Amino acid sequence: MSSIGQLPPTPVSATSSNVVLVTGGTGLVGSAMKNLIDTEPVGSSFGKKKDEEWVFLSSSECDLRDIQQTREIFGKYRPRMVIHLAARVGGLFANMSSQHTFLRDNLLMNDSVLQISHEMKVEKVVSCLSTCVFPDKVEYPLTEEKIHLGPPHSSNFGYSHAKRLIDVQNHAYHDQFGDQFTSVIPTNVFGPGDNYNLESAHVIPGLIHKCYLAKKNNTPFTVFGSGRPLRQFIFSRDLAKLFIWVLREYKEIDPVILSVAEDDEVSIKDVADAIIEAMEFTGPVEYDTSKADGQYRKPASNAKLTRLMKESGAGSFEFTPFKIALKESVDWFLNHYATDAR
Ligand code: NAP
Ligand code: GFB
Repeated sequence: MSSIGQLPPTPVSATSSNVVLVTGGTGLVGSAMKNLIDTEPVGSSFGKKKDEEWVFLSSSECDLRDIQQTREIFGKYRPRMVIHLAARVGGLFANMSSQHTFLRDNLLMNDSVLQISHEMKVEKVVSCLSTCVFPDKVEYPLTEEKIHLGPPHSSNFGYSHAKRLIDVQNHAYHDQFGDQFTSVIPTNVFGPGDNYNLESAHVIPGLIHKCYLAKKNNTPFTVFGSGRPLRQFIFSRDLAKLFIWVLREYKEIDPVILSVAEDDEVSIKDVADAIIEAMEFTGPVEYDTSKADGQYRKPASNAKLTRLMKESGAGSFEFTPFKIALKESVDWFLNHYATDAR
């Protein structure tokens, strides 16, 4: 009997013995992954395998901060592999206002998922860091071996330390037990089905929502900060495809950055201008420089990903051009969210 009590009997509810469990399956990245699995041909590069059953979890099914609930939901599905996306996630301003909440919620979720994956002998777990967790003062470009070489940017130190610890946990589980627990480091993500809450959103969904309201109410479109910071953005569907490649082909415990190329940066002003164009907004645009800019830039290199994909025979990955991806994201917002957006 383990030191933490008997495991509950396994209810026979998972129909397949080959379950891929996706935590955070209802979020921006999870929903893009579900769309991919639902639409790509079975057995194709980015599709599910013939005998696989993919389960996409939401917090309503299990609060992963609670290890007993986590044990029960894992006992229900008995996953062979896990993609761990669930997290407390937010933009710059949400992180600045709730450092401890971001730290503790993510620490609790990550511990639950990794410990129960270990207990239930999950064959592979792919968890998620973020390029914003890199040290604020480090030589560019950001590469995987630099992740722990100094403190993160002060604007999101809570989230960053929780996320960096995943890499430490992965190495500890592998070192002591041989568990195949690894992680990826996505850059800023955007796409359909994002979080558009004006307080907690990331910049792209936040600006899409604000531009919609400015057009609807005939008021100025306000962009926070100077507009000068630079970001690399990855379209959620592209990220979902790269996650599937990592699940199938990536063998290391160390993380791998999933991002567009390091010189593929756009400024916040470029983003605002692209949203104005996509939404055909013609009103006044204001920059509220009383609001923080956050990190000026965080240029991550995708050289390791590019090299390994070529070695695996996957060739070079074609990222969706930013403006095309942004237009699709704006259209999704207008067709789905705007109907009841306040
Ligand atoms: P998101 O849209 O906010 O979705 C978060 C997901 O986690 C949702 O499915 C949510 O479930 C679930 N969740 C939150 N708290 C939970 C809890 N206590 N128990 C169980 N599930 C919980 O986030 P996302 O943008 O898809 O992010 C997915 C992953 O990518 C995260 O690990 C994030 O750190 C990472 N990432 C994101 C970005 C980005 O720019 N978005 C960049 C780099 C890395 P409900 O829907 O039921 O609330
Ligand atoms: O996506 P974002 O909120 O987070 O982008 P980070 C913040 C940048 O966009 C800052 C500007 O330069 C803001 O001044 N910005 C302009 C806005 N208008 C807005 C707006 O209406 N909303 C928001 N949110 N920003 C996050 C980390 O950093 O990156 C998270 O804090 C996460 O932990 C995420 O990792 C990927 O890119 O600055």
